[in-house]
Amino acid sequence: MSDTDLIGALRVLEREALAAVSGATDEAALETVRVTYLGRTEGSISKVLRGLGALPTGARPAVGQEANRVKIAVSEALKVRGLALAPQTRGSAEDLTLPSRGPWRGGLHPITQAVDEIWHIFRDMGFARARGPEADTEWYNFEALNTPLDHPAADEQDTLYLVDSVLLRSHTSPVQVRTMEAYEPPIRIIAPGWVYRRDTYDATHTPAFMQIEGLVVDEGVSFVDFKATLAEFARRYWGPDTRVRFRPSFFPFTEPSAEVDVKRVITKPDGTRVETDWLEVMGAGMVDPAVLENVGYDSERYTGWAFGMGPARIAMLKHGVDDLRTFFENDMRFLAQFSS
Ligand code: 2NL
Repeated sequence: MSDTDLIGALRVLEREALAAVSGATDEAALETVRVTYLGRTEGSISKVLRGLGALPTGARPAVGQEANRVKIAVSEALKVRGLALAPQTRGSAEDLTLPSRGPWRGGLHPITQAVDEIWHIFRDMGFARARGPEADTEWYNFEALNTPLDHPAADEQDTLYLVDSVLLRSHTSPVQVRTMEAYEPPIRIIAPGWVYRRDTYDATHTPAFMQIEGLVVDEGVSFVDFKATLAEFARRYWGPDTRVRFRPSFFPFTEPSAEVDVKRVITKPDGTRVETDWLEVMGAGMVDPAVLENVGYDSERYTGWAFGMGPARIAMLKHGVDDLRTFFENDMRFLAQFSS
């Protein structure tokens, strides 16, 4: 073949190849086109390039130049078509149409939220908030509360002693004892705060935890006031259809004593209403007359009732959290779920 015939044949190949590239509708078809024209051994353009050596020396430059131009033109067309047929990935890492995240405003810890909600319900029923020291004496933590020091609760196994008879309070009851010492009845107080016990850190225990206790003392305070006020609290906190059950129990500082259970009504996403199991939410009872006498009250004249509950347990039940430790590990991805 003469050099001009060869150049003409190359241009025909170029037109065919470019038409085949535009006609390819997926990446596999495009690859077939590439192999047909530019494949290393069988590609028709490659064959022309390989045949250059057999041409007379004078014809080589012109044919070689044209063959190279065609090869580049077809390669470029393959590249452009390849991009158009490639699976669509996102145009850029940032989607500028998304709303901004907004500033992180912080929020109250879920246990703090529970403490506030519980305390506010009692505040609305006429209770005041009381505070006291976290380090206190055996008298205020145990003996004034009708708990002798040889009682298992006072054991060094369970209580964190600081020096001699000074300890970290194991419940907030010493706050109520100090309040009763300082004021005459009527007493209606809520005492929330940190308390400390020698517990192993696990899914249901932390050595430091929040407690909320309540205390009412006055003339004529009865078991009816006790049950009605706690039932009213339960309906305000868990909803008006909540059922409340008092089970006999024992605490050294109350007689009679009770565990309080609630049965909640939950509305499922499909609108149906179901009752939960009975859930234990607090311990409570009528204040033992010995406790009233220990603070100098006349137990013939005054009666009272008291309760204690753990807001962490209340928060676990409310949010469906099954491991207490997640509340204390401060993983913001967990905690941020509880603030709006
Ligand atoms: C529980 C039980 C309770 C009290 C705490 C109390 C305080 C005084 C007098 C009488 Cl000053 N009682 N507090 C009474 C009953 C139960 O807590 O299970 N807490 C998590």
